[in-house]
Amino acid sequence: MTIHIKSEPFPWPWNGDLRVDNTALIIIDMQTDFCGIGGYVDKMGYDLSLTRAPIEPIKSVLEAVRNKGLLVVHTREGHRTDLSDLPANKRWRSQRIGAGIGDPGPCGKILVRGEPGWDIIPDLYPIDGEPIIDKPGKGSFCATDLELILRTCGIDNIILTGITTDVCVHTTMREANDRGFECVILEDCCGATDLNNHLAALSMIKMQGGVFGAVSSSSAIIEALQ
Ligand code: C5J
Repeated sequence: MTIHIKSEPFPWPWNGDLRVDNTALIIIDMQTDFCGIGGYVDKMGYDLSLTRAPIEPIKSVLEAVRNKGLLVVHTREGHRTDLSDLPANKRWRSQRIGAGIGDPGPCGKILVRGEPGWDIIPDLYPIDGEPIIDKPGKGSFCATDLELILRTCGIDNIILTGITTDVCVHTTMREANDRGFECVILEDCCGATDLNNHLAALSMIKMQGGVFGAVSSSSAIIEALQ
């Protein structure tokens, strides 16, 4: 039996081989630093409503996915407490915009592991058995064991959610696509610090017949899971 989900620019996945044991939900960087008051994105002066918009849709997908028993993987962007994995140019750029990574802020040191602002928001907190990938960069495959975990679990298909659409979600989707994973992004389950960037990032995916995969929605996935 083949199953497809309503998505653009093609019904996903390409081969209809959508099973509980070959499909994972990845929730990217739903951390206070990216969507909470006093966090990194707030300090940079961006509109938090844009990065908070996906919280409720992700919650609904997460509940449906957990009920079905699919693998759920969470990621967190952050650096070691000694900042030995923080490139000097990344730190410099963040300082330029007034939210220096590693500097103290209302939620602790910005994007530093173990600090309150770095952790995943309570609404979407992982439960036992759901791997958490701590990554120093934008892509979830760079300097992490994500690929090993996905291959070990027999995953072919990846459902992508989280923030931000144009940065960490997009980078992860590109990395996954280059590794041969079949990816779909849920448009209402992600958000960016700029609405036009969010829309452009979604549009890019649909170019060239689906150059990085497909774009779908929380309702389409939930319907298919039922
Ligand atoms: C950024 C992310 N935007 N999670 N990180 O710096 O997208």
